[in-house]
Amino acid sequence: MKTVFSAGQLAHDPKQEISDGMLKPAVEIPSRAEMVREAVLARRLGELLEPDDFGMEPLARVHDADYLAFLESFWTRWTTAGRSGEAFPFVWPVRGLNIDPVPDHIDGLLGRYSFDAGTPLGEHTFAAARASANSALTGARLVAGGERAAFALCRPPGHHAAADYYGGYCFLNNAAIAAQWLRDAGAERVAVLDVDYHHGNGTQSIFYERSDVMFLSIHADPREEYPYFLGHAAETGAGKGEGFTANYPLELGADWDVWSQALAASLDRIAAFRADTLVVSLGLDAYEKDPISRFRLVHEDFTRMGAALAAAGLPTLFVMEGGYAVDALGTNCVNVLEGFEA
Ligand code: SP5
Ligand code: ZN
Repeated sequence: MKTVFSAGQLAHDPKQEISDGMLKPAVEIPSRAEMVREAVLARRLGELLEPDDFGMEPLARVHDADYLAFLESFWTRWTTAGRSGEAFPFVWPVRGLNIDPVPDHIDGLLGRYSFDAGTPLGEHTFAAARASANSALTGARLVAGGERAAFALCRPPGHHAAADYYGGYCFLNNAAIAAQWLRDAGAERVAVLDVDYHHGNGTQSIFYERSDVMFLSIHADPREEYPYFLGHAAETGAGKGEGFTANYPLELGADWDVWSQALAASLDRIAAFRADTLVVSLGLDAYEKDPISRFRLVHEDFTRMGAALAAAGLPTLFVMEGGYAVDALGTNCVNVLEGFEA
């Protein structure tokens, strides 16, 4: 299958993040994408393509205009305030506080448009996030054009980003943007299956009240793991979207035996929904040696995952999400894609 990737995605190059309540070296780093690109080439997965620029319109189908304007203007505001380097928010409009009126001050804006302090925002972040979204959109267009599958080598990732806030290393929700674009291009029912170790809170919130895009997620139980505040089994959608969200929270330590049962249940749900297109939010952080995660999938399990996904028989867009065991990332990612094609 074809892979879509732009070197522009490497421009977001964070040095530090706030993690476990402390300032630590950043883990969502450019070498993640470079390792996957090298594996795609070394294993001859298929052609490697540059994305086209789809402009702002498909981003605005998913994200609020004021949020996009914040991301666009961030660096000017940050430097005008006399700041430099990477920005971190430290105050949020939680229960009882107001998001209206939107603050003028940069620290107020950072809190208004984020949900964690673990996501460094820098000079080139928005440009890299746009390039990443363009890779997802270019992959979506390949699938809409009749390809059995395509791989969008997205980085920075997207699934934690909601309509109007960033977090979890995510700024633009690549999978949601691609799913919406596929709907607008004529797909009637799109399923987004999120296999990242962390719950895809952003994607869930974007489609929560919709019946045309089903969201399913297999992830570490939010009682014990980031993002803590979404991803419980009782969350099944609302309004017209009731029954179109499915969460499979698993205990820490879950291995393929446990994980694959949730995958089988997800694929049953996707079949009952009669999806015509599948978007896979492809996190690789369920890997046993992932430095920030606690599942126990091994290399071969990723190949099995790909084979199981292929059995759904749907045109499929893979959108890369997390995965922080950098040395194993290319192997695990291409294992899924090869398993799918075998
Ligand atoms: C896209 C994606 O995978 N985002 C994940 C964001 C997770 N950020 C919080 C990380 C907390 C790490 N805790 C590690 C405990 C072991 N040191
Ligand atoms: Zn993750």
